[in-house]
Amino acid sequence: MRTQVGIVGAGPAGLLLSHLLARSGVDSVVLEARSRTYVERRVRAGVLEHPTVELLREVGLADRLDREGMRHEGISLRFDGGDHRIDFADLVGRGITVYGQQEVVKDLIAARLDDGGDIRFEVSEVTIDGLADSPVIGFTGADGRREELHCDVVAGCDGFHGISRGAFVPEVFDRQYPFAWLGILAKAAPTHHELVYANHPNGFALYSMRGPEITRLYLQVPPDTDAGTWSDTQIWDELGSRLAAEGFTLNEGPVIEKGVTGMRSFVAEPMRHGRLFLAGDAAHIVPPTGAKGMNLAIADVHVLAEALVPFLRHGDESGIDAYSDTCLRRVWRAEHFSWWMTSMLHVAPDDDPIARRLQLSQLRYTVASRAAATSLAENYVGLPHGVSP
Ligand code: FAS
Ligand code: PHB
Repeated sequence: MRTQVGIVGAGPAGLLLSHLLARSGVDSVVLEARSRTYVERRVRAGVLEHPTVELLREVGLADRLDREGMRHEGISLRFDGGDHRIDFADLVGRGITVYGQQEVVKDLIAARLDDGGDIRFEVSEVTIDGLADSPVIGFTGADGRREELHCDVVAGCDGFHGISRGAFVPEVFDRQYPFAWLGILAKAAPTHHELVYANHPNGFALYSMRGPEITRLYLQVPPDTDAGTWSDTQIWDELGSRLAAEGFTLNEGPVIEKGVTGMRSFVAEPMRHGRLFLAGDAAHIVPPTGAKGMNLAIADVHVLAEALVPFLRHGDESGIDAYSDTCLRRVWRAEHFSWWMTSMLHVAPDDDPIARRLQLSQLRYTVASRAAATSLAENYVGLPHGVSP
């Protein structure tokens, strides 16, 4: 087999990269370990930044998003028993869209297959060699046959647990947090029109949604929590305590998905090794408090597609030489913002009294100062692609 770009991983990064390259006439093959059904059902992120929506719209992938996505013009921070809205529209003139990652993945897969894209699901035993100048990806297809994919470049879009980051030895920066998120999807109509981030003495809670009938909720729990040890009743009771506020009611309903997500800040530098380019979770992980994970993956492949096309067409190496540094500026901005939101909103397990007072001071200042609220707003809705602060 031969293609121009071999893409390992059919998550948001790999699928969008394949679509962007195809729009410029560049061939790719996407290799995915899981089944199509599995990747289309995997519940993960929920918030699309403004630049993400703009890009998906620009490249013809936003029809269903524009019909079914929920446009939000602010979020609330809940602490000290009170509610404090951060008004994105007033502060920065832009908002976010709530639209599940699995919906983005479904739209991307449908677009690629409709366009004749080559996505191989359920592959195994993926290997990457020849990264200096003539990459070869080895894999066993779903039919059990061993294949070799010869390509000009390889995009490692296989997530945090993939194999591409292991094809070389990057410098890694890793910070694990002393807590995790217990997340549920519930068949319960949302009772509030925007996201609520709550800092409660018992711990953090997040109120989100996936549509007019589905609520998405998270609780801060210890890092080694087994989701099975929390009954639905216990989850609803704790959510009710942590999200309590005047005039706020929480609709309960059947829990249709339950899971624990660890919290870490992780970056691998550089994001390129010869003809291998890492993108998305393969290169970096953020704590989900800032809703940045999927959006960073999309920003990476936007840069990568714009770098690969001139290289593959004319041998222009300027874009691919700048790829890692360009992405890492945005990555570290998102890492800092996600760490800042996480530190401000989660209760430290050591219950350090000074940390608690510093945290409450940060929260009070953020909601009282227009300058501080504007900083949160511009980071949360997403800095424009190509802007490296
Ligand atoms: P992905 O992990 O999405 O995709 C990588 C793909 O590569 C997967 O389909 C995998 O099956 C495949 N793969 C792995 N190894 C392979 C191999 N050897 N060969 C072939 N294929 C291989 N972000 C948020 O913003 N908000 C959230 O609430 C949030 N919740 C999350 C919950 C969980 C449990 C996890 C794991 C992540 C969450 N994230 C969240 C982050 C998430 O949204 C990621 O940032 C996003 O999926 C990144 O997309 P990709 O880089 O494409 O990686
Ligand atoms: C979600 O809806 O899944 C979600 C929203 C905001 C976050 C994280 C997750 O910060």
